[in-house]
Amino acid sequence: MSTVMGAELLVQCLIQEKVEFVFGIPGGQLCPILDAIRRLGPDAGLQFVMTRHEQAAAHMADAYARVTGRPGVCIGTVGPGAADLVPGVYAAWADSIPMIVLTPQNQTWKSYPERGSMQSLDHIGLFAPITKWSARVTDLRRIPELTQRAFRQALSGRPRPVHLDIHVDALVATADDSCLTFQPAAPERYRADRGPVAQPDLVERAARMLVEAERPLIHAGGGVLRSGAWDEVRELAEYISAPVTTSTGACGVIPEDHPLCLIAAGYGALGAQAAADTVLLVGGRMGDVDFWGQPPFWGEPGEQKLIQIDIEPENVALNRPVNLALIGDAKATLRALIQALRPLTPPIPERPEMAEYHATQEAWLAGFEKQAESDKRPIHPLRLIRDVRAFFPRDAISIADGGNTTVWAHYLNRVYEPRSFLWAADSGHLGTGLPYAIGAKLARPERMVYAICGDGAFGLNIQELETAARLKLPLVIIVANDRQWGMIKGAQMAAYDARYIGVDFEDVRYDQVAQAFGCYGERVEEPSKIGPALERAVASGKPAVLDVVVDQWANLTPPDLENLDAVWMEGCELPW
Ligand SMILES: Cc1ncc(C[n+]2csc(CCOP(=O)(O)OP(=O)(O)O)c2C)c(N)n1
Ligand SMILES: [Mg+2]
Repeated sequence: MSTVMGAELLVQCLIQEKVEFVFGIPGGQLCPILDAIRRLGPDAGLQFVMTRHEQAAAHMADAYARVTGRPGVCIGTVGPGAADLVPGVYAAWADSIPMIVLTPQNQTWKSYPERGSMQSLDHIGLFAPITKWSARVTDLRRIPELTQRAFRQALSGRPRPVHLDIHVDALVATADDSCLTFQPAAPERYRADRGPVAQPDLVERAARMLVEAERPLIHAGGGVLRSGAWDEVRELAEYISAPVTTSTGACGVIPEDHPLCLIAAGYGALGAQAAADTVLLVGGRMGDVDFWGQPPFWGEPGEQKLIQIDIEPENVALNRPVNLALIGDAKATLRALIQALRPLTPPIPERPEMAEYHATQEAWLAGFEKQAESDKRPIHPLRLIRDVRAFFPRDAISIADGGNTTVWAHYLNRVYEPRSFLWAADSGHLGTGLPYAIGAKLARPERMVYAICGDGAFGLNIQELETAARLKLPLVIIVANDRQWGMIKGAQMAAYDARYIGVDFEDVRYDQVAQAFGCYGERVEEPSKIGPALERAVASGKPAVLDVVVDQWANLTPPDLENLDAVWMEGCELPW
């Protein structure tokens, strides 16, 4: 029998889950938790990562989860700290990222409803639309039970952020551990580590449909990354020689230079998606960046068959009717599908239309590569992206954050490994670049990490340069400095007759800002100097910012953006 405090129970539970980092900013009410981390953390590999804004703390936890597949943990103090977490939790929510959001709450006697205490806030209500599950913890005895439940919720079914609001009286209370029904325990005592497999007869039917198809295609959404199902996607695709496309947020499921891969939303991919007679959609919803799963970017629903695998029944046929729905974990269900399919057919040789799709893709890419050759000053955004990608190794982790800068990055920043490209795809949330880079570097210190950021986006969490410098994290931030909110200014140019409002910045020296924060900084104005500047940035061993002056006119209108515009701005008026 020994005496244990509420905050210690919480930290012991985190340790059982092998949590490595809790990201956040201190506050009076969360000191008991920080103190418990200080005492129990070092021997267990758990540390508190102090950030300079709670939004960035949530983004770091998000990045950690995107890269490792394990939930990220962030914390914000009562009232303002919790409120500041919201944007980061939202971006994770939108992309189905598992996250544990912790907030301390004022004493039970003065909360829910509050009665005049400073910083009081209904955290449960605050996080309701952006968490899958949220609980108030009023009694120390429920801390292990509800923490375990939080992890179970975050990781089962469709992963998403969950939230625990723990009253400070429960955190500082003590009890004999023998009085506890639930003790901190290994995860296998309270949650399954694998998801369910779809019904065997449905798997069998799906296998037959794929074997009978003349032009099958596999389309992978973010669920494939969450479930860790990339080997299965590749094995299945190679066995039946099906092209693989991904949603723009799921790049890296299959190496982008794999013979069966067609780059997301590229013309080769769109051609293949329209021509396929049977589509296997895995872990995706066909939302707007997948052009709603509708013609002309996909086949006619009456003619093109759709098999959908998803862990979440609610996602089935969300945007397009299905011919067969399989509910199950992507990895487990694809594995079963491969097993069901092998006896039905020997490996299917390469399909002739693949060469056509590749030719279309090559022609599409050639246009970008040509522009990327530009030696002009100011630097063309594609020249920047090309030189950055060429500099870093294949397995580097890259991050895209910004408006048009992100669009250019999509064209030439090739991704070769799963979970190595981070982008707040479904929220389009600006400001993730630097915090994602920090979270990713902490999670994978052995990998090189770089973020390509619009200048506007970079400014949103610029204060985290101090965090990166303090933690001595060698990562490289490339700022495409066009002195404007380029994507919005481009929209004003096209749709509002160039009546610009609220889109121009002063010329900021982000390199000097970086130096002031203790980082390496360099301004780059010559195309030929991008590579050497990257060399110096990495050689500095510090977090580095390259402030690259790019052509602000070129950055207003990346080609092909009109396709996305048609879907985003006019989608509601289109025939479907
Ligand atoms: C947090 C947030 N606020 C506003 C927007 C709307 N928005 C989308 S793109 C964009 C411009 C981004 O500018 P910058 O990061 O400089 O990239 P650029 O387009 O100039 O390459 C804005 C403001 C957003 N997506 N996220
Ligand atoms: Mg900009």
